[in-house]
Amino acid sequence: LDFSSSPFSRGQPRVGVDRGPDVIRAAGLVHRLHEQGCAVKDYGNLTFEEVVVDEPVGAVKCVRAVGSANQRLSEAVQNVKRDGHTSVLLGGDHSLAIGSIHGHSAAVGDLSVVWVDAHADINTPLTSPTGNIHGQPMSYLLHELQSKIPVLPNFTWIKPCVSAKDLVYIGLRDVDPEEHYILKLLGVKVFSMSAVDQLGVARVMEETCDYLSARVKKPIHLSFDIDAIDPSITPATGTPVVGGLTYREGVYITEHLCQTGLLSAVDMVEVNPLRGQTEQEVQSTVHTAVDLLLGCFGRRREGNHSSDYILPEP
Ligand code: NNH
Ligand code: MN
Ligand code: MN
Ligand code: MN
Repeated sequence: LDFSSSPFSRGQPRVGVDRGPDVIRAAGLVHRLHEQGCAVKDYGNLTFEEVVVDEPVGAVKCVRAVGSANQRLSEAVQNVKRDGHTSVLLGGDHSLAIGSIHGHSAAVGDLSVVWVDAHADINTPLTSPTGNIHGQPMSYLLHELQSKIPVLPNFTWIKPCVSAKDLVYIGLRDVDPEEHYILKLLGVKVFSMSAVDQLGVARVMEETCDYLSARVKKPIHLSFDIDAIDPSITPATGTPVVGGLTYREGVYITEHLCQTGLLSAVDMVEVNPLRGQTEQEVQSTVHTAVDLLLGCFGRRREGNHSSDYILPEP
């Protein structure tokens, strides 16, 4: 698997989320993936051209910077996928899902998207209550919302590439009214925290995979916002929301998606080391992000061993 990491924060107003990739690396992610038998290539942090003048367009903030960073990211992800690797994006804020999913789809065609988040991130530029693009990425990517998206500077390269029927949300608990309307209008499959409470995570994952593979089995793009996990475990993030997934539910989601053999790209976003009150809060958040990624790439809690292991003889 190949990493593109994007120390990018302009999709939201809080400083520090651009340091997410470095703290996740410092926690030994690449080494631990090697240990579990993954061939890993780390491309290091992508660099983005500085956008000096970036006045809001309507209510939407930092449009030009977000547009050009995602164009660069999309190309990086396309290269990784065309080389036949699994793409891992370390963010950065969730606006980066635009380039990550766009690039993934440009290289492999139709995708299934599993979006694990407290939030739906499906505001259009015209419904957004905050103007922050990290609350909007899915609106640019869905075919069904194309006619609702105004022309924005540095966004003209984006081609909608995901169908509403190929999208599943898990973990939602802070959805804006306009977003709720959109989810119902498009008939998007949603497993909110209420559904996780009702069904349990095992059935949520079974139903997610049944739903996504009902027609054809498409490559899966997992977009994991660390704020999906309960802030008692992952407090170092910009918009924590109480009542989230447990550590175990989060890891179960990744183990289950790994077992499908269809996981083709993963985003791990919104880890913000400057939002932790203590070093322990930061470490807990970062270690959870690492464990979720290890789960995506083969780590099992029952234990693992390599297929060529030979038991030593006395
Ligand atoms: N729904 C809000 C918005 O559109 C908040 C989004 N914040 C997130 N999303 N952290 O994951 O601005
Ligand atoms: Mn390579
Ligand atoms: Mn979120
Ligand atoms: Mn998000």
